[in-house]
Amino acid sequence: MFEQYKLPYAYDALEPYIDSLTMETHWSKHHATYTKNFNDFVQKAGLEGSSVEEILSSLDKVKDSALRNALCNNGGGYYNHNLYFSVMGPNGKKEPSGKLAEKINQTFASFEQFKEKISALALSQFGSGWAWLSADKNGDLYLSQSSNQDNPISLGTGHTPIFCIDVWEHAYYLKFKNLRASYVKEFFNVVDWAKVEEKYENL
Ligand code: MN3
Repeated sequence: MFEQYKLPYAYDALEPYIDSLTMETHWSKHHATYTKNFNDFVQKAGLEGSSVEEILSSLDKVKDSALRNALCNNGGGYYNHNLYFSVMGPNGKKEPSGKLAEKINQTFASFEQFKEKISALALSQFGSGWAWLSADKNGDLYLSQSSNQDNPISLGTGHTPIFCIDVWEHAYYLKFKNLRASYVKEFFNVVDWAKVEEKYENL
């Protein structure tokens, strides 16, 4: 059974940047549904015992195309939201330090430029999707965007996501309406960079 990531903070803990109703709906409805459906489709595909990463990186082995799409969409929804909610938090670390900070500076020139680049990807993603910061086994960093619930694993990049921004309208519409740029800007106020560093160091 795949377990939904449990929020270690209250729905209203990210106010005033991300509102309580959005957090409650996003976690208890959207993410919970992806988790339930993913478990159902994993069972249907006989893939119990595999990790979500294993399933998403070998979808081509699932011959039934409807089942393959269902595993991609719901497995992605499950995985992507686990990462998203786990890099957020109240009173988090405002900027990375140590190895991750060094690599960000080396790759993107500065933390500010990194934020500008990933924000541009979040804004230019047409329709529902995500912006990603991923790393390979050597610790090199990559920025990307994806549609729907695709992610760098299901897209076969071989990179491990360590940070993401959800740009589905359900992530921001209740508070920001059509203003995705305002949401992305405010989102950085609730990122806990200690969590991202942890993922980078445990690649
Ligand atoms: Mn979402």
